[in-house]
Amino acid sequence: MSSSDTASITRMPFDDLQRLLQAIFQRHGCSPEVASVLAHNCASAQRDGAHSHGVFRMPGYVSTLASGWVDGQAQPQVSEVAAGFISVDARGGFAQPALAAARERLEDKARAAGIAVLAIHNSHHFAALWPDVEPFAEAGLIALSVVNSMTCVVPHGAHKPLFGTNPIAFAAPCHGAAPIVFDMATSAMAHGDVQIAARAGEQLPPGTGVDAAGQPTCDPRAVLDGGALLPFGGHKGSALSMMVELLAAGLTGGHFSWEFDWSRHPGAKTPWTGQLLIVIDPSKASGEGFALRSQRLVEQMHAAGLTRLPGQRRFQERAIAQRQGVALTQAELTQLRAL
Ligand code: NDP
Ligand code: PYC
Repeated sequence: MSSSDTASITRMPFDDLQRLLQAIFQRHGCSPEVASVLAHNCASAQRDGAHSHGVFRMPGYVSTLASGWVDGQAQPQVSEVAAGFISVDARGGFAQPALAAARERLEDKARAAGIAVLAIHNSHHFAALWPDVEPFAEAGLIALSVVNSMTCVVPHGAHKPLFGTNPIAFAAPCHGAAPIVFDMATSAMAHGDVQIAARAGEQLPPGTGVDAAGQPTCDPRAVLDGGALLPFGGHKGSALSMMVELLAAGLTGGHFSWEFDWSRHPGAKTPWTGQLLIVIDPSKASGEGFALRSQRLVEQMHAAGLTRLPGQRRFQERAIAQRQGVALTQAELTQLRAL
């Protein structure tokens, strides 16, 4: 949010925001079940101050639904393909309802076998990834998820975009504290944050992207208008992005980031790809207990001088929102009411 935005902040109870978003999703063609899952996801991102994937995304969801690119009524098909492997065909719908349809079975399998995999394909993911993993850690499990997006990242050493912004999210229980959660794009910046910078008229840090001619640029408009992003950390982020393509698309049967063509669906914004989740039951390991080991690690990190864990900022924003309501700018509220 820019400083002019923060001057116009209004606060809304989480449940009211969720109801408003659910009504918007239903009005634009989602079934009540899909609308409920997406509204909870989007309201949670807004509550936690995850601005690139909160209500900022609503116009994109709406234009995508209107374009016929995604099926807001899709009923995912869940198949148990092996003792520890579930496959879900999201049938051209959103990934989160596909995860919701398989979640209980995934958790049961992880607890029975110690580890289980959920492979979702034919799915659209337009959201933050941490809401997909955090609940597993709250239930005492470790979860890792990857999802690929749309071609807009130049692999390290290449000269044209191929990968998506391809986030990786991880969540683990920690004794006596909130779960340890990180969620990060493998691009130098999430595409949503580039859009936010462009809207705010801000420059990007050097090393974020290139223009249409492949030259380094700090202008977000140049990245969005025919340019591309770079992976974070050079060849290292590029290798992680490649891994995400392999796991989220190669393994699940979903599209790679370059394999779908939405040009005939003007307004379409949601990547039609795949998602992988790996869930581990740490109670199967030997020793004093994983959550205690997590606590020990965090203690040592603090002793080494660390003041902020990944996920901590979100949890702090959440605590404020729980007391005062979820922050929205007046412009965001006006836009939601219009939708
Ligand atoms: P950030 O770079 O903002 O944050 C990445 C992680 O690092 C977060 O867990 C964050 O914690 C943590 N972090 C940030 N700063 C610090 C710090 N100073 N010290 C310690 N930890 C820190 O995220 P990205 O911009 O990479 O991604 C934003 C969102 O975009 C993600 O939710 C991602 O899932 C989403 N996304 C979705 C895509 C999709 O296809 N669906 C594609 C690409 C991105 P905290 O949350 O507490 O700030
Ligand atoms: O912010 O990079 C992004 C993104 C892509 C798809 C959804 N979010």
